Amino acid sequence: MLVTPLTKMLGIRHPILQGGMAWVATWELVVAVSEGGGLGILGAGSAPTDVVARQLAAIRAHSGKSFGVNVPLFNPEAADIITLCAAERVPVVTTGAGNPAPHIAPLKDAGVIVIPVVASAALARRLERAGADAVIAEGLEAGGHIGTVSTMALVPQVVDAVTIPVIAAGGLGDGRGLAAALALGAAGIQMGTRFICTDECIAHAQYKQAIVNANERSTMVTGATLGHPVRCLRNPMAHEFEELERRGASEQEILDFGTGRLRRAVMDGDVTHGSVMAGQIAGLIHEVLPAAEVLRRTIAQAEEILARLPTTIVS
Ligand code: TUI
Repeated sequence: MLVTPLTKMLGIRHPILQGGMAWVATWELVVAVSEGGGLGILGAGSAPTDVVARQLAAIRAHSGKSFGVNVPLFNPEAADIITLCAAERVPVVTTGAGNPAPHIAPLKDAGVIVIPVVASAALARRLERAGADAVIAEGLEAGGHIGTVSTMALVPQVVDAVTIPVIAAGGLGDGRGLAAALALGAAGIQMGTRFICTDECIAHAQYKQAIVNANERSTMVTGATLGHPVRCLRNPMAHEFEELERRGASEQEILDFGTGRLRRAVMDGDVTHGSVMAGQIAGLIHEVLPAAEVLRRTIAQAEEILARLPTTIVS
């Protein structure tokens, strides 16, 4: 058992959150992770509010365990989805890709635990003052939309900046990552890429296989010139995106090119022309497992490391 301020706050068995990934983190994965003792998080992504409502109903029909909803703040319906989460008394809301300060009070008033993703200590400090219950400090090793600081550097600086629990994310895929995050002062971790390669995740088999085939250098970052850096697996789509940026294509042209690419990879299995968002930890993932087994192995490995660290002799 790894008991931390996070397991107590969320009422979960293991200090492990599943990243609320767009298209990928649907009710099936959420239920599997929450039933396995972690916190499953639904990825609202760019979905409209009614789709999120149906996913919420499915979660509740299949599990009585706690869960979360991730709302990326660029979703045009973000405010409505947050209102829905408050009305539905969703246990936990995580936010990403922006500053959620205006949304915190209404969620707190409804009894929702609010955990924003931050990529800087400054935003973490501001959000603690605005009432956030915890923060997820996500380093640039993560997949999808990212910041500019690595997990190793970001986590201890966020830990020093706030008094609320800090959850480490980005580049974490097993018990070694969990033990390291705890050593940096985190109260738990969030894993995304690792949970894509689970039986319960609805991502296309080709998407999962592309991650299994990857090594530590298989990802690249596109969109940085537009101010929206996104990490995904290196493929013809990503190179074409990079080429558009290099020759200074207009923002509209790049937007048109990128729209629908994640869906194409996740749902159609088009890992050539779709966007295969994944973190740098992809190279560590060698097999598709049940989500509960990912949780069990991660905890067992972290416990073993933490038990032997005090007697480890470095020579
Ligand atoms: O949100 C993410 N990762 C995501 S969202 C997403 S959906 C998508 N779909 C299609 C194309 C592109 C994206 C895919 N990946 N991670 C959480 C995260 N938030 N990482 C970094 C941040 C962040 C960055 C800046 C949070 C706050 C922030 O603040 C800026 C400010 O306003 O101060």
